Amino acid sequence: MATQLEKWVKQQAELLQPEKIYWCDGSEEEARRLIQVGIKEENIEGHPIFQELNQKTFPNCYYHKSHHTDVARTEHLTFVCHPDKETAGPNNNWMHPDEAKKKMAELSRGCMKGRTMYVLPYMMGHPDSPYAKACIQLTDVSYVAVSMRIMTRMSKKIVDKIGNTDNFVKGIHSVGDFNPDRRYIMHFPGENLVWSIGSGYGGNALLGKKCFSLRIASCLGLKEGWLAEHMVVMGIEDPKGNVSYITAALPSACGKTNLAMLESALPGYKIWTLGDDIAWMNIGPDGRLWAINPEAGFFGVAPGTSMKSNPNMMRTLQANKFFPTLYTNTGLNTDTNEPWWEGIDGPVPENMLDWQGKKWVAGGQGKAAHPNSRFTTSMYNAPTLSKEVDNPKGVPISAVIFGGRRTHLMPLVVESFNWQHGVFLGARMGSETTAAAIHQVGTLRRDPMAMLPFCGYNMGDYFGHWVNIGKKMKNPPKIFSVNWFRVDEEGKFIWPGFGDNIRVLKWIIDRANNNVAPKETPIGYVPNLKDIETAGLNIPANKLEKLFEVNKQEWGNEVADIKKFFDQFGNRMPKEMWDEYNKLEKELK
Ligand code: GTP
Ligand code: SPV
Ligand code: MN
Repeated sequence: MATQLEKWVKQQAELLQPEKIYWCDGSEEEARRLIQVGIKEENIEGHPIFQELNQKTFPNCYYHKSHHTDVARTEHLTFVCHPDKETAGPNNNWMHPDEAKKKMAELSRGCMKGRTMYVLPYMMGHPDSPYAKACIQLTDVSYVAVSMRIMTRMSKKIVDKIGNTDNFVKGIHSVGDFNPDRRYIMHFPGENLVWSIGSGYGGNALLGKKCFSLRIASCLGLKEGWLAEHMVVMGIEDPKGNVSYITAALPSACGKTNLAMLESALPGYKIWTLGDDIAWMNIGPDGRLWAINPEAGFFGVAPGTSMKSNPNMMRTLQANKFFPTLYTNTGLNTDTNEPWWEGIDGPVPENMLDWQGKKWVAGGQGKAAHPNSRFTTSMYNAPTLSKEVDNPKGVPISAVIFGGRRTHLMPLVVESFNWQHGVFLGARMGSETTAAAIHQVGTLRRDPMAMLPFCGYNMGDYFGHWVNIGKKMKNPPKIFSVNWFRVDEEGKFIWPGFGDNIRVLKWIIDRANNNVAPKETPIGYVPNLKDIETAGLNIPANKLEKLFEVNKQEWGNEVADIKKFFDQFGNRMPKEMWDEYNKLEKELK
């Protein structure tokens, strides 16, 4: 007798019409085989799916070029399909589930003809964790199958775990013909289903990541009383050996991966990495907030990554303990057969192909690596990996950080007055847009909790959920906001960032443990300058002060923009957020 899972796979195969169906077991031997398959395959633009890199200097590393229109998330083609539009909210594109299903069936009929359909069984979260979820993704791309092996816990054991139940998260993925007019990423929270066609790019194609672990999981969290967030999970060890755990939300390409494994500029302090992109947080029996990282790998931005900015990521990429590491849309040094990107250490290679495979000339027009080019590598390669990473319970959180990319206005760090005010700090967050999604780069948009593209339901209800979670906790974490990106009159970053961010984390931990007193401002608490460790820091005092400046006049415009954003949510916006808004407006007068 076929299981429900087998029946579901068969049913999809009837629609997608693959030539072959292959059930993955998640083994290393299998990944090696799939790479060899990909080396012999070509995509629609004639690029091989995988290219072997220099195995002496980059052992177990492979190169992938995506379709040139398919290099970032496409938010305008991403839909959340609740039965009613209100539930999706103004923060999501919406389509009725029946209409969306019909559309996807039309686009998908026969889309896998002549191709192999890979069936990927995987877990989001450690299999022993009560918070983990069993999932199945179908895909017609070897690159996606291998990427999922790195990013999730893929194993044939998951098939046994699912048994003859319907208790699994479903993902259907095909690159179709890559036509951007026939590209959709559809979410069906009512049936734990993601259906994606026309894109092979990370967040559009690795369906366990943003699609399930944030958009669908945020809906589960609302129903079941937990939080699915776009957050780093990390431990900070002080010189006495005490480790405090924190989570931090920063929008795409705003510094999560760098923060998650920073090399401390302060002697005696050490960082332990648990996750660089997604946190699932539950209230523990002790009344604290506990976090797990549902993922098992890093899908990180390559440009800017170097021994200077993020030495621990460079070490992770060189470790190669877990097979394989992938480089997508970087430049390629044709003399050495090594990947290259803007900002990497060493001289600029003489002979290089750019991310589209064209000859690249230094000082010419475009960049060699696409600004959103990425590496995919197992977190088990990281020298900073926390020993708690596989703890099924997760880690208890002492502080939650919200951040954004703001060249003006926003101080380096602000502490909220209390939980509700902290939720407001997150809700009013803005950030200048980056290359992680297809849109104009560098314009300010509101991006509450770094979740604007990822919250799978009405954000008004989401803020209410955050307020409620706070009410249920006996020992809630303190909430902070940070901004590494403020610039001076010449447009240069004032704060050195990266390893020096430990100085801010130290203050945050000192505050979480009530070791130092803060200074009150209309927007929240900021540090007394004496409490920021500045030894070894090369910033003149007046610039340092500028980092904490709260200019009431400039804040006037900000408040007007926040109001406009909040207004969109109508009566879905919780009263608590307007209370905080009104208090801020009054304080600024
Ligand atoms: P996603 O994977 O898209 O979610 O991005 P992320 O939030 O993990 O961002 P990541 O750490 O990859 O950083 C993205 C960009 O921000 C890179 O170009 C970094 O060089 C830059 N960046 C990260 N941290 C800092 C910092 O502290 N200061 C400055 N000035 N830039 C930073
Ligand atoms: C992001 O854009 O926030 C990422 C990359 O982490 S993606 O997987 O495409 O979402
Ligand atoms: Mn991300």
